[in-house]
This record gives sequence, C-alpha cells and structure tokens, in this order.
Amino acid sequence: MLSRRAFLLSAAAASTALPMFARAQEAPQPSVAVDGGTPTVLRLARRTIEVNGKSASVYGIRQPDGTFGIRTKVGERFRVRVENRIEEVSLIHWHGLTPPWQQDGVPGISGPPIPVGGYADYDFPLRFGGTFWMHSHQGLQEQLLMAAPLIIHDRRDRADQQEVIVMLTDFSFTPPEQIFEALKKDSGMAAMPAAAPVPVSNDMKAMKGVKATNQAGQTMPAGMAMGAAAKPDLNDVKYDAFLANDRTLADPEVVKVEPGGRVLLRVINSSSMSAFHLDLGALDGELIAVDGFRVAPVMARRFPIAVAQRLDIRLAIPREPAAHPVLALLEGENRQTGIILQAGGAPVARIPDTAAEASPALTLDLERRLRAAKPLKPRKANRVHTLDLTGQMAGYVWSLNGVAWNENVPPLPVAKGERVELVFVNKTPMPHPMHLHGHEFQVVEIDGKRFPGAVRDTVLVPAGRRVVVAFDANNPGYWALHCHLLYHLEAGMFTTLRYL
Ligand SMILES: [Cu+2]
Repeated sequence: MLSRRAFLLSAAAASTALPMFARAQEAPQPSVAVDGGTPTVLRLARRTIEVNGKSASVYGIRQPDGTFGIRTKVGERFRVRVENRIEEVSLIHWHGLTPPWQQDGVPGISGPPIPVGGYADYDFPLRFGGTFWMHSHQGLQEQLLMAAPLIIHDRRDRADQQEVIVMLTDFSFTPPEQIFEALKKDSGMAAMPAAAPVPVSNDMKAMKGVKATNQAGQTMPAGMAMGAAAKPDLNDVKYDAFLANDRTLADPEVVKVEPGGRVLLRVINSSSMSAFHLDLGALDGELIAVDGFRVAPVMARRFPIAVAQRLDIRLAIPREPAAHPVLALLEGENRQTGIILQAGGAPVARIPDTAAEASPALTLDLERRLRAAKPLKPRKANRVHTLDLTGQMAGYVWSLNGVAWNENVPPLPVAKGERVELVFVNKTPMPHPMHLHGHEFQVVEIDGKRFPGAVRDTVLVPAGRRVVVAFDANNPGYWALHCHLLYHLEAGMFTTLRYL
C-alpha cells in the first residue's frame, strides 16, 4: 500500500504541476507534509481596519499566526496552501514569480478560482530572490486590500541590516464595483467630441469621488505625437486615503531603527490605481533592486514607483537620534502617506497627509538610468509584438491595439526558446504600468534609444511614450499581459500570450 506521502507525490506528478483544488470538507486535517515540508497556509479572510477614524471592512492574506504574506528563501520550494475564507470565489497571483503557468493565479487563464470555503495548493521552485508580492486577480478584490508581501531572501541580504517593508495602497470607502460603475458613467457624461485636450476643472474632479475629465481620452489621430508639454491625465479615482502598511499619516507605523545602523527598505506599490514618488527626506537612499531584480546602485532621495512595482533601497541611519519619515507622494497631487523610522527614541512629529505642493507626474528619467546587474544575453529578437495602448475616458474603454479583452482575442504567438520583444506604444493621455506574467523582462529601449536597462516585471509607459522590453520565452504556458491599473485591466487592457 502506498504511504499517504507517496500517494500525494504521485498525484502531484500526474497533475503536471496543476494547483490542486478541493472543497473545504475534502481538506486533509491537519495539513499533510508533502515532500518533507509542511505547506505554509495563507488564509483569505475579511478583516477590519481603521481609516481616518472610521472602520472599514477589507480583505487580508494572512498565515494562521497573523503574519501578512510570506517570507521565504531562494532555493526553497514555494509550497503554499491558499484557503478561501471570504464570501466569494478568489484566486491569488504571485506577482513577479515564474511558476508553472497553471499556478499563476489568473482566473480563466491559469485555472479556475478557488471556491468559497475551498483551498488550492501550490508547489514550485523559487529561482531567484527579491521583493515580490501577492494579490487577488479575481474581479476588483485587490482594491479591498487583498494583497500581501512576498519576500524571498537571498545572499544579497546582509545580516547587519534591518528589513523594513513599506506597502503602499490607495483606499476608498466606496465599494470598488461602485467606483467602476461611476468611472464608466461619469467619464461617459464628460465625453466631448472635441479633439483637443481641455483642462480639467477642480470642481469636476471633486464630483462623486471620481475624477471626470473631458479630455475625452480619444485615441489620438495616427501620427500625432504627444509632446512633453501635453498634460497627462492622472488619478482617475479620487481616493479617501492613501495607506502605508494599512495606516495613514494621522497614525503612521513607527519603526524603531538603530542609530548608525543599516536599513533595507522593501517598498511595494500595491495600489489599484496610484503611483507615487518615494521621498526619503534628508536621507540618501541607495536603490539596489527594482521589482526584485538587482540594478547598478543609484543614489537619490526621491524615487518614482508605479503601480505594482517594487523598490529595494538601502539606508544608512545617521548616528544622532532622529525621526526619519519615509513618505510616498501621490503623483500629480499633494497627498501623501508613509511610515516613520525612529532612531534612538527621538520624538516623532505629526506629518500632515497633504504636502506643501503637488508632486509631478512620474517620468522615465530614472528608468533610463537603470542598468541591470544581470542583463539578458545580447541577442537579436526572433519575434517582435507591437502593442498600442489604446482607449478613452469616454465610457471608460481601455484596450490593446484597439481591442478590449474578450475570450475571442487570440493569444499573441510566441515559440519556446525565442527572444521576444514587446513594443508598448501609449496612444492615450494616461500612463499605463504594463505587467507580463511568468517572465522577467529587460527594458531595452525608450523612445527609440536602445540601452541595457533594468530587468523587472512591470514597466511604466507614460502618455505618448514608446517603451520596448525583451524577454526569453523560457516558461511555456498561457500567460497574462496587461495594464496593472485595476480598472483599466477590468475594462479590457489585457491580453495573453501562449506557447506550450
Ligand atoms: Cu492602464
């Protein structure tokens, strides 16, 4: 008779790395050891947080001991059981990891969502370390904070540095479905046949919590280049708060740090729609990785971070006792959030959640300077796919190559072993952070200029710009490729690529 363990292993082998789904009542109790390790349980559940003095019911991804997300080590297997304890189906995507495609966590692409009360098991090797995250890819759950850190330690992590995670997000008391409906309705109302962008009035911005713009967002006429002078259209949604580790600056997280010590900030932008400039105040930060992948270090005090991106920043804490705010300034506005690093018990002053002045829109200035520590091997592309980022605020239609995603859209063809380049051409007046699943890519061109840029998984394509990324087709499967702004993704700025 087969032992339980052998049975599970052969079952896993037979399912060719499919995540295993089961109803709760079928769940073995307690968790069984598989291949010498107990899976880490991640539980999807409701929780209550307080925002601006009001309580809010949101989601969370926690281990049974309360730990948010997971910290593990490179070389280990990612062996996880996700238990769905919320009132609707769900599925979690491991953002930036390269699992077998069936374990990638995109409903309808990778596999079915986890039923209410059910669970799914995951088991795959971790190829590289870094700062990653996990989030629901089901409906609009991400807006309700269904996201958590996914940290993979590796040899670059130093024993003498304190690790501080800063998870940024945007928050609204309005249910996400209502936000989405309002975007479709209000932007439709504001749609004007005018061809030229019209300035957005502040009164309109305040309407119904959703920014109405009459830029009409129309696809620009062919050949029309968007000059740097044109004002980009930012922040579709007017949020009630911006959170860092679930808190606002009215009651920020205060992290005790050692005077003269070293800190590694792992900054994760888990916002649905909001990009920030990370502001280190008087501290010099050494950026050592983006989206988990090492870059030649860049020293600065301000770093842009688009939706879904991550920054690993080393800090040397001064010897004098002091409080060091680490702030995130919303692009295009004067709102901010953040945490405080408190060295030597220094008093912590209250920081307002509005900055003295609005922060500018994110640019590609830093992206252009970034150089991958381990670039892709130079090689000519076997295949190039050009993706026009298209859409309009009128009716809130967002698409790729003029087609909003639907099940009849054929996957982009790719063959195993190819070097593939994706050319993103943004024909809209809005920035779009583009994310490819299952592969890391390298930024190799911005606006016609080639360079060996950062290796990452999400790249910002500002309004009117052209950005080219390259990747090796080394992880066969059926993969998602999309704008990571939640409501753009939901509206159809999504496609797939497939090779088996
Ligand atoms: Cu977008």
